[in-house]
Amino acid sequence: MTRKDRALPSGQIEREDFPRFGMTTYADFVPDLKAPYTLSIGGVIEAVSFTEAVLQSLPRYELTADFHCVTTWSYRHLTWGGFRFRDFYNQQIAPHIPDEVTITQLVIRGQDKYKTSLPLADALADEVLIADTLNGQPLSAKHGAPYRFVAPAHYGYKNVKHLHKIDCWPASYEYKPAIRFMDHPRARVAFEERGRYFPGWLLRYVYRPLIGRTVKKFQRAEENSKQTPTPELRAP
Ligand SMILES: Nc1nc2c(c(=O)[nH]1)N[C@H]1C(S)=C(S)[C@@H](COP(=O)(O)O)O[C@H]1N2
Ligand SMILES: [Mo]
Repeated sequence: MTRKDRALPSGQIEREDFPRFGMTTYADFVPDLKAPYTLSIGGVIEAVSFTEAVLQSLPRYELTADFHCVTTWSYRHLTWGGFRFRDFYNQQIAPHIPDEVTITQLVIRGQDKYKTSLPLADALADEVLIADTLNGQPLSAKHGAPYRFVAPAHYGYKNVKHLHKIDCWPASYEYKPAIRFMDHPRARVAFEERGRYFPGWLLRYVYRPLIGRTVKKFQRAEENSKQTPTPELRAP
């Protein structure tokens, strides 16, 4: 049986390409890949920043999975490489959690100010990575360089590009998403948890018409960013 024979999850339609995509508010963001990378943690625990060397000291893993955007497009068979979030959590975050505190939720933030939340239990799953490669190549800016939070059982919007900071919170913390109905706390693809308040099947029809123009907007932003000379390249 080839991968094409496997049915896609409910409501998903296969795309032939893997477009740059997301909240159009962030379409113009370009990561600074020359700056030294740091991954910060915070929330209810003390703020700490980790260098890239800390991440790179963790055991490496690869996984192959399909990618499912909540707007109903899927791109099949991506191979991500990087580090298990669980290893990072157990080795680097856990020592900063006071004994009397129980962390149950994370707020995951991108360098572009994008953010979303995820229950800690979901983030500790085997297949959740802090990825720095895609299909054997260094992760591109287009798909989330320098590091991306990858959680394949969850819709694309839980897979934060340009990973910047992870806030750790107890159950008493109430996360406030930017647009509430669009951000399901778990967003599991297998259960079609596309958003809050409305059933997943209904949101298919809300989101589908937005795919074309979102892809175009992200494409245009990427083209424009390439045409803009960086200051050091400009003639004096
Ligand atoms: N930092 C950041 N991460 C993000 C987004 C974003 O706008 N900014 N959009 C999310 C959404 S809705 C999707 S579908 C995927 C798109 O990933 P891609 O550009 O690699 O296809 O990124 C997710 N992660
Ligand atoms: Mo998405």
